[in-house]
Amino acid sequence: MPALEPTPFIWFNGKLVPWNEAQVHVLSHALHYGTSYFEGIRAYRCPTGGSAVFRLKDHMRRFVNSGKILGLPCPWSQADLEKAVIDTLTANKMETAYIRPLAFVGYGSMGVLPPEAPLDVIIAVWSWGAYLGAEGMDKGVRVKTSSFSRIHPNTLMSKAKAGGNYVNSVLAKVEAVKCGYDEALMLDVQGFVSEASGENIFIVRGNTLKTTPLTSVLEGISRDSIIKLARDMGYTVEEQLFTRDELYCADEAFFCGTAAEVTPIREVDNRIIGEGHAGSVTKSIQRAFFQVVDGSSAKYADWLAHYSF
Ligand code: PPE
Repeated sequence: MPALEPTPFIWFNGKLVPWNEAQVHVLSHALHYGTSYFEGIRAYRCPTGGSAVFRLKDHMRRFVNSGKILGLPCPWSQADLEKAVIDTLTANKMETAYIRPLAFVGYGSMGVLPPEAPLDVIIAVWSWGAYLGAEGMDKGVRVKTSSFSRIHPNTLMSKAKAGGNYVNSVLAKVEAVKCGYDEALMLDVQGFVSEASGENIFIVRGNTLKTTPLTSVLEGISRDSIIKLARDMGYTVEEQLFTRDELYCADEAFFCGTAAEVTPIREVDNRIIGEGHAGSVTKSIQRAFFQVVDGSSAKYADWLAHYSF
C-alpha cells in the first residue's frame, strides 16, 4: 500500500482543521481498548460532470448503527454527517476520494468502562487506488484460508464496523501476506465461508451467484449493490452458507468492498478457481459496478450524492 498523501483538511468535531493539527492524546480511550467505529466510502468523478459519493446515506446510516450496536452513540445526526462528508470533500477539492469517518472514545478517563463524555468524530479524505493492487483488479488475487476464524456474533458484533473488530482482520491479513498471498479468507466459527479481512465474497456457478448470509459478516454496501445489480442483469443471487470446497470448485469468485470495489479471485489455497483469471460473469459485474458508481448508468441515480466545487 503506497504511503498516505496528506490532503489539506480533516473535519474534526465540526471544524475543518489542517491535516497535521488533527491530533489526539496518547491516553485516548480508543487507542487502548479499540472503542471506535468507522466507515469507508468512495467518491468518483462523473463523466457527465461533477462528482458523486456512492451510497452516502447508507454508509452514514451504518455508521450511526455501529454506535448503537456498541452502546457508543454518535453525537452527530446522520444528516449532519452527510453534509460534513460533502463539506470535507469540497474543502479539499477532491473529485475522487476514499472517505474515512471515524468516531472514537477520546481522552479523559482510563479503565475499560468508557466515560460518559461524547465521542470524538473525524472525517478524513485521501486518494486510494486499487486496494488489492491494479494487477489483482485485472487478473484476480491469490487467497489463503485463514487459521483465524471470523468473530462469533457473541464475541464481537460484525454488523458494527468497530475498530476493535479489525484486530481479527489484521491477524488474518498479516498471516496471509507473510505466506505470500494477497488476501485472507476467514471461515465462521462453524467452518463455513465468512468474509475476507476487508471484503465480502461471492462465488459464481453458471448463472447463479452465491454470497454469505448476514450471520458472521459486515453488512457490506458493495455486497448489497451487487446483489441488486446482478439480479437486474438476470443472474440468480442466493444468500446461503457455503463451504471452502464449494469455493474451490466454483466457476468464478470475487471479493467486493468499498476499498476493493470488485476484485476477481484467481486462486484459493493453491487451487486455481475456474480458468485462473477474471471470469466473464465477474467481468460483467465489475463493468456494471463501475458504471453505476460514477453515474455512467442512470439506473441507480438515487445511490449517488452529487457535489461539485
Ligand atoms: N467486510 C469487511 C470485514 C470489511 O472491512 C469491508 C469493508 C467489507 C466487508 C465490505 O463492506 P462495504 O465497503 O460496505 O462494501 N472494508 C473497508 C475497510 C478497508 C480498510 O482496509 O480500511 C472498506 O472497504 O472501505
